[in-house]
Amino acid sequence: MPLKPGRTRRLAIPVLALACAAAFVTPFLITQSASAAATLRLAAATRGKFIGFAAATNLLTNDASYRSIAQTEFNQVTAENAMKWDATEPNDNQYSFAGADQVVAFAQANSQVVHGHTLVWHSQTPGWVQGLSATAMRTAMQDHIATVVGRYASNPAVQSWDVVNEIFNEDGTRRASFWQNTLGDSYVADAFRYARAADPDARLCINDYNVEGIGAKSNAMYNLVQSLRAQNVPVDCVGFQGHLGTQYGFPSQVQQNMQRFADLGVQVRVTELDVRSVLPMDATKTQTQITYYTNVVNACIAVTACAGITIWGIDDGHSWVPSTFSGQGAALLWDASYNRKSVYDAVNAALDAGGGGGTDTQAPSTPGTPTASNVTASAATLSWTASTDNVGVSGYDIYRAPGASGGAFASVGTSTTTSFTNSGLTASTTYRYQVRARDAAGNTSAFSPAVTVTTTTGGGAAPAAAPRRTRSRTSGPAASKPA
Ligand code: 9MR
Repeated sequence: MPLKPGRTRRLAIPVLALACAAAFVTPFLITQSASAAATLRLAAATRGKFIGFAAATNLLTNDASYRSIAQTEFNQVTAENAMKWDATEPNDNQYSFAGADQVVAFAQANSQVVHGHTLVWHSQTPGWVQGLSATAMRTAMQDHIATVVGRYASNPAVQSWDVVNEIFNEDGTRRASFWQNTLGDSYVADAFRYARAADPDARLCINDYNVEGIGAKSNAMYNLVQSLRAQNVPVDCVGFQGHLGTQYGFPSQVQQNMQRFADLGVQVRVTELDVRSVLPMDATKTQTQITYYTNVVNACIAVTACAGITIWGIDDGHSWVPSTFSGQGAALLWDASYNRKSVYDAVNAALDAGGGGGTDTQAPSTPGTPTASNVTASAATLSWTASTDNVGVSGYDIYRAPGASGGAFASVGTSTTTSFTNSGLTASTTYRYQVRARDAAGNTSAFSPAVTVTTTTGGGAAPAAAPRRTRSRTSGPAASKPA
C-alpha cells in the first residue's frame, strides 16, 4: 500500500528559545491544575504530535507579535489562503507562488513542517475553472495539481496535502459543486492519483468539517476512504477540520471516529481547529471552550495514527470567525492583543500531560558521518548532516574516543546545531568522533559512523582543512530531500 508510516521527510526542530515564552502574559488564572510546557510545540513534540497554525502571509510579514508566536509556539504550518487555487493559479496556466513560497520559507526557517491546503475545492477557485467543459476541467485539475504539488515535491518541509476539500453535504451525499456536476464522482480519485504522480512521498488527505464525530457525514467519508483504498486510490490521510462552537455541543465519539479511520490504515489529523462562541464570552463559555479544545487534544493523543492538530489561526483579532458568523468569535488561544487566554494554558497542559496517552517512541534518523574542519593543535570543529524526526530533533550528543582505533567513546558535549567545536585537545594526537541525535521525548538515534581527527603540532599555523559547510536542512522550494 502507498501509505508511508516510515516516512523520512521530516525536519529537524532545534531546542526552542524557551525565554521567548516568558515574554507573554497570562491574563487569566488557569483552571486546570496540570503541568505545562514552555511552549505548545515542545509539549506536542514530546507526545510525537505536531501542533500547527493557519498562517496569514500579511501578518507573517507585518506583525512582529504574530510572527513571534508563530515561530515560538508551533512546529507545523498550514497556509490559511496562500496555497488555494485563486492564489496560486488565478488565470489559466498563470501561476503565482509568492504567498505559498513565503509560508514554506517561514516554516523552513523555523523548523516547521507544512501541510498544503488545498488543491480541489468548490470555494476560492477562479471562475475560469468553474466554466470549463469536462475534458478541459479535468486537464486543468491535473495541470494545477502537477504544478502546485510538483513545485514542492522535492522540498522536505512540505509533507502533506489536502487533495480534496469539503466534498460532502451534511447528509453524506456528494456536494453539488462544479467539480461534481461537471466531472461526476470520479474527480476525487483522479485528484488523488494526480497528486501521487506529482509527489510520490507526500501524504495525501481528504479534508472536511462536521466529520469530527460519528454521524452521517463522517460515515460517508469513512465509506469513501474505505472504497478508494480498496481501489488503490492513494488516500493516505483524513483531515477533521474541527470548526467547533460552544453553542453546538461537542461532537459525539471523536476518539472512536478517529480510531475507525485509523483502522482503515490512514493517518488522521485535526486540520483547522477552533472553538467559537456567541459573544460576549462568559465563564461558562470559556470553560466549555477549554473542555472542547482539551477533548480534541486528548483524542489525538490517544489515537496513535493522529499526527497532530492545526489551529485555524493564532489570535482572535485575525480569526475568520467574526467576519463569517456575525456576533461570534473568541475562538482561538490568544486574544486580539496577543495575550494568552486560559484556553492556551489548557491546550498546553493537555499536550504536556498526554491525556493518558503515549509518548513519542520514534527515534531520529542517524546523523551522517561528521566532517572535521578548523583542526588546530588544540581544537577541531565537527559538522554533520541533520537527522530527521517525526516531531523534530532537539539536539545532538558528541562522543569522542582516543586514537585511531580501540578505546571507549565518552561524551564530550552536546549541540543544538549540526556542528560542534571540541577544544582542549592535545597537539599531534588522534581522536575519533561520532554523534547521535535526540528528540524532545528523549529518544536517541544510533551513533553516526566515526570520523578520525589528528590535531596539528603545537608550533606554527594550523594547516586547517578548508571549512566544510553542512546544510542542516534544505532551503527554497526546489531543495532536495534528505536521504
Ligand atoms: O480562514 C479562511 C478565510 O480567511 C477565507 O476567507 C475563507 C474563504 O473560504 O477560507 C477560510 O478557511 C477555510 C478553509 O480554507 C477550509 N475550511 C473552512 C475554513 C474557514 O472558512
